[in-house]
Amino acid sequence: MSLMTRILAMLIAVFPMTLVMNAQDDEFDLLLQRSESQNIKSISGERLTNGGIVLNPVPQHIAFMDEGYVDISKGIVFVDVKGKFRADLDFVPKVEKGLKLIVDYGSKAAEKHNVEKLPGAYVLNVTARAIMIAGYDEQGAFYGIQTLRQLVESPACAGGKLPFVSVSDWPDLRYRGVVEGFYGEPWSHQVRLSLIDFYGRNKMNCYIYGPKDDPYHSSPSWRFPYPEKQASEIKELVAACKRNRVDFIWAIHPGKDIKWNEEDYKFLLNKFILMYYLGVRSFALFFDDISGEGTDPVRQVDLVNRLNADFISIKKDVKPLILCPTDYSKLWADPSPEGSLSIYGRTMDPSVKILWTGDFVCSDLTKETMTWVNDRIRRPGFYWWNYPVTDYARHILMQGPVYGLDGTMTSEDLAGFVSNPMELGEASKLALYGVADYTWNVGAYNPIDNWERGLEELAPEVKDAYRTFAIHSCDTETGYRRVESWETETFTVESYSDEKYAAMLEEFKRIETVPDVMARCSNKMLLEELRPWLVEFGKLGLRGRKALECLKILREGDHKAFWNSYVCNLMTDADRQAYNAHKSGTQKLQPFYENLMNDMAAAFYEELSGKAFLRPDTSIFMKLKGKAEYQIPADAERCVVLFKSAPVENTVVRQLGSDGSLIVEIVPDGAFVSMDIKDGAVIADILGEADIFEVIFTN
Ligand code: LOG
Repeated sequence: MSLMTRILAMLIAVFPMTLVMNAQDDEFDLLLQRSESQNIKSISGERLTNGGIVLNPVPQHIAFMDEGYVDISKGIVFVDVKGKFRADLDFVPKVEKGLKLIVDYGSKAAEKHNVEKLPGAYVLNVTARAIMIAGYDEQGAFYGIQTLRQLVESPACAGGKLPFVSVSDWPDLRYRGVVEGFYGEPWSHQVRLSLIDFYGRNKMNCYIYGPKDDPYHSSPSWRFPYPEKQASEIKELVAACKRNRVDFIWAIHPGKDIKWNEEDYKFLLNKFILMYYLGVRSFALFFDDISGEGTDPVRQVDLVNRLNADFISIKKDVKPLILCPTDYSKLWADPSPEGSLSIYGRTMDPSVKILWTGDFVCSDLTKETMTWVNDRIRRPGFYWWNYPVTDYARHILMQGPVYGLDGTMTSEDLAGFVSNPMELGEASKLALYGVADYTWNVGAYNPIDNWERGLEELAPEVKDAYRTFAIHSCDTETGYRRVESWETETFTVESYSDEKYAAMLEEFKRIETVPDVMARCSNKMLLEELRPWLVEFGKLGLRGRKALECLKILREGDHKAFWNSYVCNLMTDADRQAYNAHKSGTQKLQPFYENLMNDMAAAFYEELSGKAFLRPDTSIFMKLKGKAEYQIPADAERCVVLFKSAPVENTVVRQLGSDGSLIVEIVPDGAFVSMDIKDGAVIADILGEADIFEVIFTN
């Protein structure tokens, strides 16, 4: 047993996992390496008033000049000094005469307009004379245009009224973006294209393509060229990235079955060359989630350094390599000087960027974790944030705020930051809206404000309904824990108050309407992805409201009405199955429903019987079918039979005398039957088929 396997074995996670593995994965057990921290950290930040100006990411400096605005509703005269941005200016009409929009970049323009000397930096000035955008580089000028577009689209600028404003802006982190690195169905071409536009609009600049279940990225087919259709789609992705000034970084995951021989080296080099011909100019090598030969760090370094010499440094237009180590998390990384990270640090070409997921597979970004890894790899690590990925909890959607990321990170700590999203690409945009904001302006990042803006940006027509859904769809139960339902105050039968009751009732009623309201969302791709969760969410709203109504009836003392409505509001096995497949509200709402239902049953039972209710672990019902007999205690005067469901079919409750003669016969009209016990009665005889909750004798 290797050291690695032993360490992994020590770290057996106790949490349920639903990762689906490829057929070849019989050796490598992902479960062994998972054990996320179960702390739920609270969210910081608050909603800000933005005066109707919505910018994402939040710029480093923005100053509105006192009074006045320019009117661009008639269009602008576009002076595209370097001739690169004609296609980017689709949000304002271009005219021959009028106010000028000048877009330029490069050292001269940057110097003249005091642009920060950083890739991606820009200055945007709106004055009565002209609109000026100056970029440090082409990307910077493109970002200036994005800020202008967001201004134009802001509610405060409706009708083409642009305020006099001066923006000086730059990104805190050099590389900001996404790694399509999850298990499960890779994103569709359409979703990828939509996401790439989203990256550009939100000033993200890298997209690492590495879906685990693309066979041409991983085993078995990493050695072979993409089939024609996929190859031409990749070309289109490269072009879309180019339009959005995003690096398309193609990753290969050869480690499951790589042989450290010349033949496989040739295969790999050849695949890179093939990808180069499809337009790829940036590459990554992933050695995560493998076992066996492929994990050898010395061989990995040899491969990377050789590729650098044979390919990267020869093709002058290819960017430095990115590597995902086998030890990508502190959870099992060997900390010693003989560990793979230290070997990388000593021997891997310093241009290579090294990915790191933090203390766990899914973890918060801290200074400590970066210092720990950076000391070993001897360069700033590149953070791979496993959020909002849900491949280990596919029944969950991550719709909460982006938080848990250190607010003092600089490019000295981090070479870059990529987020690994959900298999549902549209539903991942809410999180990516936060990632874009955080990575651009780390110190100013405000999780709650970003989330509120994101909801509005992504579903403007139905933002309140989307918010109601999202606030209750954040946590993973046992994976990477997130705060959920933070505005909801639940209660128990004991801590009941009229105010708390009213607030919960209102929330459940709102939830019930969410599926219908969301149907008006104009982003149909988002709606399609959310649909199964929305259906379940609506049902959760309904049963939550019904539970509260039951409580009201219980408090009013109508036993029959209570029990009848109570049993109608229990979840059937089919209900539970459907809910378990598409869960929301796991942190507060569903537990509230479960607890309230159980507490009500207990309170009701105690009220009827005068006895404490002992709640069985699994089900509160006795699964009795057919005839059941109950001995009537000597002092009993009444008998109450509680059924599991109403109406109860084929069921007759009978009371027999000591000689077996029939005394009373009742056909239940609901789930609750109450009868006086006549003299001489000794047995209650329930005929037919019924699940009985309890038979209670009282005096
Ligand atoms: C995989 C990744 C997966 C993620 C979340 C890395 C570097 N690799 O445990 O493909 O999406 O966890 O389940 C991983 O994170 N392995």
